[in-house]
Formats: sequence, structure tokens, C-alpha cells
Amino acid sequence: MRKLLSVILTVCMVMGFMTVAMAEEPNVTVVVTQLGEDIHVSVDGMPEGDEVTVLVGNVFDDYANDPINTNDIMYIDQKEFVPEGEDEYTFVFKMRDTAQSGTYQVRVGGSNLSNPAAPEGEGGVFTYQASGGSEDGVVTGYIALVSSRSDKSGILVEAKNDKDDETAIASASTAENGKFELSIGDGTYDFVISIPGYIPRIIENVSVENGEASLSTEAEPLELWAGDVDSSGAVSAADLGMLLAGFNTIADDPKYSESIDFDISGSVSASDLGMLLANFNKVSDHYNNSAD
Ligand SMILES: [Ca+2]
Ligand SMILES: [Ca+2]
Repeated sequence: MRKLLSVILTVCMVMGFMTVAMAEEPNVTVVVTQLGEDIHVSVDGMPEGDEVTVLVGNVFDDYANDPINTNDIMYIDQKEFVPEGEDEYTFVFKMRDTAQSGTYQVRVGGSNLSNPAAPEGEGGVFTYQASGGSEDGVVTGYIALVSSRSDKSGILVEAKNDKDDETAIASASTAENGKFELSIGDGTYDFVISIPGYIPRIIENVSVENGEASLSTEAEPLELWAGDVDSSGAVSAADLGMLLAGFNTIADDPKYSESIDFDISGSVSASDLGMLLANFNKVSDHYNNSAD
């Protein structure tokens, strides 16, 4: 282990004045096999020498101008001497981040630790495939409806790569208390929160890291405003017209709809109209400018 550290230190130090010539391409055969998260590597034909470095790192297109740094190194070891007839070197390792797919190269160096050479051509290049079943994390949050409505179930929470995308990567619905739990892998997403009758709310660039993120808490839920009957993202005359068309109806009436009964009181009445008028001309973007 001490030796490994000293190798890494040396690599870092040499980085400081990195104008090395390309090391000679070693005449080795590299076979890489992935079994689950384990990477099995076999290097046949290891060069002789008292400081032979084996390194697995990112593929460097322009190696002289894109030097190795420690984050690039997935595996490094140093062999003191490879006697004739014992020039095969095998090892097994795991990627630093096993959930991240990527293309890497096995390099085998001689005397120059900063610049272990790539085998000829595409030698030693391999692609690590993160397992498709990389564990999903959980995004939690609480949504409130600005009305006298106590049942906050059925609010749709969608995670999208971009808020304007048609399809969601993952979605969840709130429980009666407004809480949702959405399963999704690490990444950055736009969240779209909607329920008929309310202005959809968009939370952009939510970063899910190490399997978790929180959009809001029970004490400070994200609020949705009533009045957007047609889910256009704005409360306008069109919504008012739809509400008036069903005004004074009750649940059994064919003109009744929950999308105009904002408080789910069972009737479309003055209180629903009042909520719509209170939010008249509001649009989704106004959420971001609001105090909460
Ligand atoms: Ca509308
Ligand atoms: Ca009502």
C-alpha cells in the first residue's frame, strides 16, 4: 500500500512539469472481462524492468495535453521486476463509481510513471457497463393545495430530463397528506407537479445525489394555486368560462367536474369562483417569484 501511494504521489508530482515524450508502446496483449462490477484484466507480455506501472484510466485522446490526474485513475499498481517466463500479470478491480458507465484503457508503463503507454492501436481499451439495475434513489416532498381542500391525494409528480419533454422518466402521486415518494436514479431532472384545476408547478434542475433528494418538507410544502381548469399553465378567461359553465352544479350533475370544484366540496360554488378570481392572470412562472 505504501508503494501504491508513492506511485500516486509521483504521478501527481510529475504532472507539475508534464512535457514528457510519449512512452514507447509496449508490445503487450490486454484482455479485459467484466463480471458483474468486477473488472478482470490480464496483461500478457509485461515488459521487464524494475518499475513497471500498470494503470487503468480514462482514455486520453491527446495524452500530452490531457495528463493523468488522480481522479482518472481507476487502478494502479507497480511491478518491480518481471522475470522471463513470468510476464503475465492479472488483476481484478472495481471502478471508483460502479454506477457510471465509461470507456477506459489499460496502460502499461516502463520507467516513466507519469506516462504509462497505451498498448498499440486500440489495445487495452474497454467499456465498463454499469449494471442496468443501478439502485434507484428516492425523491420525497410535500405538496399543498391552496384551497380549503384537506385531501391532497392524487397530485401527479413527474421527473423529466427537460420540463418540456412529453414523457417522464419517473412519476408518483401524492398521498392524502400531500407527501410523495418517487424512485429515480441519480441525475438532474426537472419536476412537473400537476393536478386538474390547479396551475402546474415546475421545479427545475433538481439534483439527485447518492440516491436522495427532497423537493419540500411537511412544514414548508410546495403550494399549487387553484383556477387553471384546462391545465394550460395560466388562469385566464378560458378557465373562467369553464367554471361558469358548471357553476352551481353538484357532484351528480353532468356539468359538474372536480377540475372546477377546487376544494372538492361536492359543489361548484362561489368559493370556487373566488379562488379562480384570486389567481386570475397567474401563470406557472409566478411560483418562482413567490415568497415560498
Ligand atoms: Ca388555464
Ligand atoms: Ca367547491
